[in-house]
Amino acid sequence: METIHILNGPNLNLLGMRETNIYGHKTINDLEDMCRRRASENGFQVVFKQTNSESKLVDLIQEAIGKSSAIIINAAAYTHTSIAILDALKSFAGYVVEVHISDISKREEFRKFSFVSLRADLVIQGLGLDGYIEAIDKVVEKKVNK
Ligand code: CA2
Repeated sequence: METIHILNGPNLNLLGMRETNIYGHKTINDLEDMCRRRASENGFQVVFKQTNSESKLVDLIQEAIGKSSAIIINAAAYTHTSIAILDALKSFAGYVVEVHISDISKREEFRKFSFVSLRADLVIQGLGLDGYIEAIDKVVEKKVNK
């Protein structure tokens, strides 16, 4: 069975607890359940992780190499700062989808630039948590059309 790594960066463990006006009421556990369900309905298994650490996120990307056909990543604030995460993603040969819950193009100036976008095959933003489901669907489509 093919695997998708779904990786989440700093503070996303607080989903549903703070800033619900921006990020909604669902928790990270709800998000994990939604992703696992959609992936398994389509014959994929999921490695789902959240970390507040930049180096751990780099390690998780490296773990996907040779194991997963796709990475779906919301690097959160590291999106806008981390060349280390960009470099790690560049070492991964599979399909990369960058997801943001909010529409980062419509927020503060400092959120408008994304290092992750320099490697991502697809960027999905502003769809709330449904953006992750859309990302899984795109990974599935990609496989079907291969
Ligand atoms: O919109 C997104 O998904 C972001 O990646 C979320 C990041 C932010 O730094 C990016 O610019 C856009 C922040 C994640 C923090 O998540 C929280 C969730 C609930 C409560 C507090 C923070």
